[in-house]
Amino acid sequence: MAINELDSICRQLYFHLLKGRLRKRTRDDLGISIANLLESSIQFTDSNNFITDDVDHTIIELIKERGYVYLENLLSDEDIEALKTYFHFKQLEYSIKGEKSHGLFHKIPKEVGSAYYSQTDIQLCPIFYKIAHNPWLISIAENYLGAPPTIGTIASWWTFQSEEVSVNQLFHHDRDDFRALKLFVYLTDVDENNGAHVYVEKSHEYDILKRYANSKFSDNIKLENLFWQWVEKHRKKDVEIETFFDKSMIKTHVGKQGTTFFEDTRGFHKGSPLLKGKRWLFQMLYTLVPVVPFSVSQEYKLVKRSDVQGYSNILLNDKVKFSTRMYYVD
Ligand SMILES: O=C(O)CCC(=O)C(=O)O
Ligand SMILES: [Fe+2]
Repeated sequence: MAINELDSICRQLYFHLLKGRLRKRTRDDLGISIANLLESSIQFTDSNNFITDDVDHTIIELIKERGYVYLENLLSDEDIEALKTYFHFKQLEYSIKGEKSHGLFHKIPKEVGSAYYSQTDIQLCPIFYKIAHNPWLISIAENYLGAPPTIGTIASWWTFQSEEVSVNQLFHHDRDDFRALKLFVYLTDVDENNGAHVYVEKSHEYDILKRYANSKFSDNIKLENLFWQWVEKHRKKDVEIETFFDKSMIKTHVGKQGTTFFEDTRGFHKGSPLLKGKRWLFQMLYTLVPVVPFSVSQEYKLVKRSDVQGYSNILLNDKVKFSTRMYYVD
C-alpha cells in the first residue's frame, strides 16, 4: 500500500474514533493495532525496515513503566544562546481575550499568558532542524510507539505569569493520536514557580493504570467505577488528581535550561500556572498517524531542507525523511 493511502486511512480512523468517542482501554488497544499495521506496511528502500536496536532499552523501559524519561541534554548553553539570537527579531503570536495579535518578545503586553513563534520560523531554525532530524530520537520514538514515527508537531513558545489560566495549565490527557510521544526541551531554567511541567506517573497506559486502580480501590468497587468514569473526562482539577493519585506519583519536572525529557502525554499532565518569571520551551510530538498538522489552526507549509542554513548537505536516510515529511521536503 502506498504511504499516502495508508496516511489517509489512518487520518480517517483518527478523526472518527479518537476525539472522546472511545474509552481509554479501546484507544490504547487500537494504538497497538495501528502500530502493527504501520510497522508491517511501511517499507524503506535504504534501511532496515524493522525496529532498530540502536537505543538503550532502559530508556524505552522507563517510558513504558512510568510514562517519562530524562535524556541527556540535546542543547548546550551555546546552542541556547544561538537560539536567542535566531529568535531575537522573530515575531510571536499571542491572544488577549480571544483577540489574536503578534509582536516581538520585548513588546508583548503584560497580560499575555503565552506567545508562540511561527511555524515557519521554527522549521527554518537550524538548531530545531537538527533535533527534528536526529535519528536517535526517531529511534526511541519508533521503539516506544511500535512503528516508524511521524513528527506531528514542532513548537516553541513562551509562558508568562497571567491571570488567565490556559487549557494546558489544567491537568488533561492529550488525544493527538492513539499512541504518541512528546519531547520537551526547556530553553530557560524552570522551577516550581515559573511554569514547571507536571506529570502523573503511570497514568499513560490502560494496563498500568488498571493495576494501580486494582490495588488502590481494591475494597471499594464504587470508588473504582467513579475513577474510571473520571478518567474519561478530558480536563481535570488539581484536587481530583490529588484525591485519586498518591503524592509520590505526581512528578514536577524542574531543571536548568537544556533539560530534556520524553513523555507519553496520554498520561495526565499540565504546565503549572506561573507565579513569577517566564518559561521558554521547545517541543516535538512523534505520532503514529500524520494527523496533527491538519488539525491545528496555525498556518503551516512544507520547508525545503536546502533552505535551512547549514544542514542542506547532510545525508539523511529514508526513515528520517519519512518521520519529518510533514514539515520538510528536499
Ligand atoms: O505547558 C506545558 O507544560 C503543558 C503543555 C501540554 O499540555 C502539552 O504539550 O501537551
Ligand atoms: Fe497536553
